Amino acid sequence: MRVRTFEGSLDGRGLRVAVVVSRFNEATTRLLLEGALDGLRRCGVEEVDVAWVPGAFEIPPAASHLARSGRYQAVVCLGAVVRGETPHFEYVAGQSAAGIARVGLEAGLPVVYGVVTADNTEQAAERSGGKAGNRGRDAALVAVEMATLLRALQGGL
Ligand code: INI
Repeated sequence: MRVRTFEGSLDGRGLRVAVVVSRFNEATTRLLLEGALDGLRRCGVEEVDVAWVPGAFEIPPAASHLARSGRYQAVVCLGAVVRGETPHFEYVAGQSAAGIARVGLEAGLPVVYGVVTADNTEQAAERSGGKAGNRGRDAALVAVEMATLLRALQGGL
C-alpha cells in the first residue's frame, strides 16, 4: 500500500491574498483586519488587496468577484455580527456564512470565514485581539495553509 500525505504550510511567499472586510461594527472589524494583515505579513505573503463592504451580508458578492478574478490564491472574509444589535442576527450571520462557504466551493479557492459572531460587544472584543485571540489573524493563517495545500495537491496528484 502506498500512502501519500499532503499538507499546507505557513510559508506565504509567492501568494497573493484578497481580504474582504465589512464596516458594520467597525471598531471590531478594524482589529480583525489588523490581525489578518499581521498574520499574512508574518507568513511572508507578498501582495494583499483589501476591499471594504458595508456589512457582513455584502461579504459574499465581493468575495465571489475577487475569487473568480484569478488573481488571488485565497480570500479572507472579515466581519462582526453582534446579536444584541439586531433582531435578524440569525439571517445576517447565517446568510453571510453560507454565502462565504458557497463562494469558496464554486471558485475552488480557499475563501476563509473570519466573521466574528457574538452575543454582545464585549464578546466581539474578546475575539478581535482580546483574551480569545484574534479571529482575523487565525483566518489569515488558515488562508495561507489552505492555499499552500491546494498548490501541493495541484502539483502532486
Ligand atoms: N451587518 C453586520 O456586519 N453586523 C451586524 O451586526 C449587523 N446587524 O446588526 O444588523 C449587520 N447588518 C447589516 C447587513 O450586513 C447588511 O449590510 C444590510 O442588511 C444591507 O444588506
